Amino acid sequence: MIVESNNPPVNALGHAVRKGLVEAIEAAEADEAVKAVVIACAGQTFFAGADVSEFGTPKAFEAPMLPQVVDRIEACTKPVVAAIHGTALGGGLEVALSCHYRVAVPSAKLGTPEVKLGILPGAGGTQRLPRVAGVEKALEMCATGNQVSAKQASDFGLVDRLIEGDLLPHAVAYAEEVRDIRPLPKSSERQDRVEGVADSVFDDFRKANARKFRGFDAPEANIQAVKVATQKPYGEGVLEERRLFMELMSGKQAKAQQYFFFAERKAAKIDDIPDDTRPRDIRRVGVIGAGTMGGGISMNFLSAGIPVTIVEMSQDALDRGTGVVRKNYEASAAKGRFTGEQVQQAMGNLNPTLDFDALAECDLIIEAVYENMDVKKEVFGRLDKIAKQGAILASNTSYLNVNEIAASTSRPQDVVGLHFFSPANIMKLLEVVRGDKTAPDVLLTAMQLAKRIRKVAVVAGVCHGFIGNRMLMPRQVEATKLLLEGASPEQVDRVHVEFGMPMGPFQMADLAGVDIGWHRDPNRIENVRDALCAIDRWGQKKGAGFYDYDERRQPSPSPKVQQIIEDFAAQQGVERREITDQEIIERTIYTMVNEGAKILEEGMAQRASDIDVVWVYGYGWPVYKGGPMFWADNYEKLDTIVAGLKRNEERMGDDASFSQLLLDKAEKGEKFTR
Ligand code: T1G
Repeated sequence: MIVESNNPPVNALGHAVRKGLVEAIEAAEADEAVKAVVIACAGQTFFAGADVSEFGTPKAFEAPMLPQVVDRIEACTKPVVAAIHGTALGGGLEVALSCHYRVAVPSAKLGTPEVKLGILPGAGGTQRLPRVAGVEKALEMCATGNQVSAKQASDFGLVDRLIEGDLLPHAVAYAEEVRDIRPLPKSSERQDRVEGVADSVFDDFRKANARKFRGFDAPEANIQAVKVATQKPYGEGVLEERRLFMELMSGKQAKAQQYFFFAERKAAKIDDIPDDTRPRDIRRVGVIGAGTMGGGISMNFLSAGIPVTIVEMSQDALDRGTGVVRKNYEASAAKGRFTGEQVQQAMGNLNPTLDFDALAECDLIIEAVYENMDVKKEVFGRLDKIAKQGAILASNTSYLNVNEIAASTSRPQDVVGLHFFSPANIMKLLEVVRGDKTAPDVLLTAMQLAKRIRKVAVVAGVCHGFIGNRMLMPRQVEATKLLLEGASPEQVDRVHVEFGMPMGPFQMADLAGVDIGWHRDPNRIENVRDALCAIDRWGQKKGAGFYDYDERRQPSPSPKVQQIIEDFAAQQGVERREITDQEIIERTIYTMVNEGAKILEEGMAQRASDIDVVWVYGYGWPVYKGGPMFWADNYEKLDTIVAGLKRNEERMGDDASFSQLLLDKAEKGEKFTR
């Protein structure tokens, strides 16, 4: 008997699907003619987990809940085979684990991504997976949420057979093969792979992932749940799993991470373009500039199988740029991210040339030249003359006015900003900057192309710094003022790292380059940054910036920088004082929230959750705090933010210009995010 779920788009295990599964198993058991059962899914994928949209609603608690479903499947007196294609994730993998056998097509992926939602597999997954796949694999899958391929799953016993060809008929044939085998293999009863596991396995895993798990609650709970599987029989282990699941589910981090799951997907939607808008066909991409950004940008398209024509002005620059691209690919291949063949194919799709007119054959042309408006206008003027009709002309500018750039062409409707974040081939965020005249189909093309090159795209309006950098700037201004007023770079950075950021403002400046945006005149010293740049303290690349660096680039506080700060404060008559950590949060992170509110009220972002997506993917904001706007709503509360900003108003001067939207929402007790 074939039991097939058909619940697009991903066969999420909502109440109806759960009920259907139990009814089907009971019917199969009652029917003498049925000797075995195959559970399969129609559409793009096997069950992709519980229905996350049911979380927090009564539907999630409507019987049968998933633990009952999986136990009912495993208790079936006839063999049940899971036929897996697409992605068997979360509850989907738990359903498969409760089946007596699992077969899959080679392209299938399996995983327990619950940890990314701030929870853990709550339907026996932390108890069955180690019993089937072994403790080390179960730890890796449950605590990191990383998927495994069907081949890998087959290698470590999670999949019983890989199916070449049509899945369903082969799954039925497999069911025929096993129909009379008894006793039925029940994963909950297997003990061989969970006995005699040393504590060091868990401690070593914790140590190896400490940096990645820092600040998160769910990874540790997943580790504890998997460890219980080695200490207690299944029946008791699931009780502990349930306890840990409920504890996580009721916490702020799970709410933040589940909010973010939908926020990320919502960002891909453009609210105000006609439904019948269709994307343009992008077959070849042109990139102008083979520097760090141009090379990284090119790799995104090459890795997605899209040919790239890359243009430079000198052979030397072109050779250097393409050499860096090849080196990056080879380094990734050495880490197993690409095969040698994929590297060859990508490099074979790269067409380096000095001939600017070669861009005429491209459907999308991205300039990644020097961040100067005159240079950009000159390039777009030339593009306007040679690019084919309908080609999309994109600027990788990180803050310049896209409308002004578009005005240097006769086709402003074809111009858009594509702001990649460095390193462009690694960072997932892409700000798609919508000019006043950018055509809807150009915008739609950019958003869909972003998904194709595995970026998370967010639409931004034309303003200085768009969304991310616009919020970064006031943070930087306040952070620098705090130095003069008495804080040290290491105190400000520590507060941000303890908050959950990967690094603080000054560590970030040293990494990116203190000299970015510097006027280059060593005699013109108007602030601490100028003073550092004037003496070659440009950051890590110079071995010194706000911090001193040893040969392994390990930072240490710099007495020289402290002296420069104190001299500057004295020069400006700033009386230094003790600065509390709380004030640093208020002067920097509250200020970011205020700027985010201004971005919203000016229509420079479609929605508050888009701002959160920018900050998580562009700057490493801790996803367990949702993003600046979610955090303001749910961790700090808006009236607290307003009070904090008011408390510091006189110190912040004109930077404290309050967003009216923030004031209104705080006043009314409303939130930015849902
Ligand atoms: N529940 C509800 N909706 C879901 C969903 C889910 N599990 N997964 C995807 N969607 C929606 C998504 O919001 C989008 O909707 C559409 O499907 C396409 O998704 C008890 C408690 C499966 C790899 O975490 O990883 O099981 O925007 O754009 O790129 O232990 O979706 O079109 O309206 O992502 O092809 C665990 C999450 C749940 C899997 C497909 N499962 N999903 O990627 O499409 S918790 C997950 C994914 C759980 C149990 C626990 C991906 C995908 P819309 P998409 P895609």
